[in-house]
Amino acid sequence: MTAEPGTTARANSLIARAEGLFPGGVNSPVRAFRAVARPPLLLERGDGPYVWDSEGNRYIDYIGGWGPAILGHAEPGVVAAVAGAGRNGFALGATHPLEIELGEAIRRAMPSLDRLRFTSSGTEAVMSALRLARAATGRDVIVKFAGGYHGHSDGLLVEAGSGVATQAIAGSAGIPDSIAAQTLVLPYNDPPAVTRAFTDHPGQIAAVIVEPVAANMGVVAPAPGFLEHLRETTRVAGALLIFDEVITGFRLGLGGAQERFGVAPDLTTLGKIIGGGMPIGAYGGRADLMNLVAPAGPVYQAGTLSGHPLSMAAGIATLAALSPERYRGLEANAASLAEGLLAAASRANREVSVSRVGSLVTVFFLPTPPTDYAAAQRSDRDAYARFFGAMLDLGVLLPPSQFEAWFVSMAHGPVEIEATIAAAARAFEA
Ligand code: KE4
Repeated sequence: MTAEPGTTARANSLIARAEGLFPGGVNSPVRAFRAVARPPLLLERGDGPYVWDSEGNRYIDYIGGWGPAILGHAEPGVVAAVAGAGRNGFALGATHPLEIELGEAIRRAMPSLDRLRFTSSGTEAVMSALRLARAATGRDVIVKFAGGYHGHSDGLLVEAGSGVATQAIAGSAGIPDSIAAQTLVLPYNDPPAVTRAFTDHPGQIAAVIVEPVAANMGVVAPAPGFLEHLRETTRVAGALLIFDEVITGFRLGLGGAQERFGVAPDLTTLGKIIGGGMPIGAYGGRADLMNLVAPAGPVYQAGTLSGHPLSMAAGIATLAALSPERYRGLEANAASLAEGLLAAASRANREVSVSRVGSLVTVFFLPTPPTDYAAAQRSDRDAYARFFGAMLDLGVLLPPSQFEAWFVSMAHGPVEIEATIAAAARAFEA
């Protein structure tokens, strides 16, 4: 990519100023590009499947705002909806009709959310759902899975303890051991480990939270029967099943993973797509559970900007543009991409595997797609970093980490898919 003259100096000064302002120069760690050993990009424009950096270089984009941009960037209908809402003011401080419109649109698509509450981020949605689960069951212990990411609330920034189904240990500085000890971390796709956790902790587990399709260890599909096992085991034990659909919600279809896999959780957390790229989160589920949330019940949760009218407007416009036929086209393109990447790698005798669920794709530098985090961690991260750099230089922006999903959008057409495969063929050769 050749930057326009003088723009590199501007980019370098912007990065220097950011580094003198924000920890690591970023407002979210993954944006520092440390996992791929490249200086961070500054992106300042997106349009459809493309983004432009501060030097004016254009890239075919597979970060997609980390999932929200399923329609592509700056989709005109979404932009107009936000602009229109903005002319009526921003946060007015009382319920806005747009909140009702988006809430009903979500419930129509995901009927298990009989009641829901909007927040301003996925992290807040997950924090709230866990507080609700603990209140509803009177129990303290939460089960999560290694490699699952559910936002940065204390109880979920933990790693597996010494043995399976033993108390977790803090995964970040600043998390008290007493908090980490309330979480169990199990291997994904391991039904016996789930059974053992409940056997070892009778009457103590409030909820199991799971990414129904894992996307934060790279894309890892649920093994057949895994989600059903979680559903049955939690039901029998009187614990709640929480699907964290912040990524999969409206990504895998209008009904998300719970529709695709036919398993209905007690609570669901959402984010990303439902806000069309504006700040948002949501949690919802059975009315008898959600009616425990203030002011209807004793579980307090609040937010100044919850249900923000501009986020609502963006979400309404985004969901209105999603249709079964557009999902079919999206999945067809994602399938072509996955097949093309695999073919390019094998032609170059590179040992990679491609994991895909719907429009979520990950190229693993492993001979076979991983089924859990321990396997994913065996991927050759240096090879991924070199691949990332080669693709970037060829005008394709991948997620700057082996453990993220590529997000294909409905704006990625055959031209972009073929260009990506051609770039990968050269990158695998390099
Ligand atoms: P936010 O608080 O970032 O809105 O959502 C947290 C969250 C919850 N659940 C799942 C399954 C998620 O993937 C996320 C956030 N996803 C990451 C990308 N894998 C956000 C990117 C970032 O942290 O900058």
